[in-house]
Amino acid sequence: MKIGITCYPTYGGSGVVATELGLELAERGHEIHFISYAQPIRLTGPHPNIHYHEVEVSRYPLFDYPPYDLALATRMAEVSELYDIDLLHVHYAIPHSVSALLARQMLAAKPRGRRLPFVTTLHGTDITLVGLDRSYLPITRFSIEQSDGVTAISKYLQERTLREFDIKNNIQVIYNFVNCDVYVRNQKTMEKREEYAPKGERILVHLSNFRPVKRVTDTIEIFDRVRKEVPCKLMLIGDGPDRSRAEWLAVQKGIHNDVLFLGKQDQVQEKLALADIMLHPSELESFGLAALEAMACEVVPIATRVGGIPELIEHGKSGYLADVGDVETMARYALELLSDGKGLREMAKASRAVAQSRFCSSKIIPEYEDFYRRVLERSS
Ligand code: GMT
Repeated sequence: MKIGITCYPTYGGSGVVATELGLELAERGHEIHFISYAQPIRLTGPHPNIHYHEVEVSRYPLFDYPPYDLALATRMAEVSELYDIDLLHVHYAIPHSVSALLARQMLAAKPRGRRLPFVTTLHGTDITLVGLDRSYLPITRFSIEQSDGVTAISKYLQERTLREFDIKNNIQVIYNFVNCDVYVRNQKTMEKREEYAPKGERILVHLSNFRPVKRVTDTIEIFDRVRKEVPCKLMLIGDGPDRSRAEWLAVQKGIHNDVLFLGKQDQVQEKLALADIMLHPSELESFGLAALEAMACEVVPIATRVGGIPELIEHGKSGYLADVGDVETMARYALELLSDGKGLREMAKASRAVAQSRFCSSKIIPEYEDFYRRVLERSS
């Protein structure tokens, strides 16, 4: 198939999923065309089946708000015509599904017009935050209803979208995935632990885009409590608006020498695999991709019992769940794990087993391929 993929190319989880999906599909022989305003961050190195088309937005002085969605629609239509794209797959409804809808109409209106179906994948804040802002709701609902196929990355998000948007379409759940051959703990990565924990300290890790919803300062609070009992280091991967608050809190608590802000990383699996525990104290997560990536690397997640997280982590078996903001309980779980080496290893193996049995790309990518085929059949 020839598939056009549009996503936010920055550090959001939806962009990561879209890029990894494109890479996996390309490996399986599909021709992938990324259409976005910047090259997706995980798209490193050339691949014969992957093409990238940049969307240029003109900055005319009249445009206080440059119309990206229109430039995107135009580029989607151009690329689809030029490369004979079979279907567009947009990640994050706003504004991508609106642009895809316009592109579909533009192609249909051509003299020898044809139907260009598009699939929308809902990721989370496009529904839970942005889509529920009254000013965005009607157009988000409209573009979802107009999609030729809609998927959601968890059952939680599927149900919430159907309920709050009062949408009549079928929304298929296709869970997020991880490449279990790449996200893996091995001797080579383990040898690197010394760089971060030279005295054999335990390593806790957090990975996010440091937005308020991630509650990064809770991570510092939890770490502070754990560090009082067990020698350990905290690795923070990523960057974003709450980074300086977190840095400041670590300084105030006098623990900044043990809190390692690594910033944005290309090969997150190499860092994740060094850790023992992942702290994931988000206010809301419709899935929690970072937790899945950690689990695949045998890193036990301690997360909040919100959104789609319980579909991924079974409390007490493949990680621990606590209420939002309950840093005491999350610190207690971490201490319990760290004081029982055997229990920690067993739960780490159980976490990996969940990733392997339910969320490996080898299982999930065929679900997308089937979905595309059905959309194409319906549209022909
Ligand atoms: O909030 C983010 O981290 C970014 C956001 C996005 O859409 O880019 O993430 C959402 O999509 C991820 C990938 O599907 C999910 O793993 C996250 O749980 C989800 N974030 C929220 O629901 C807050």
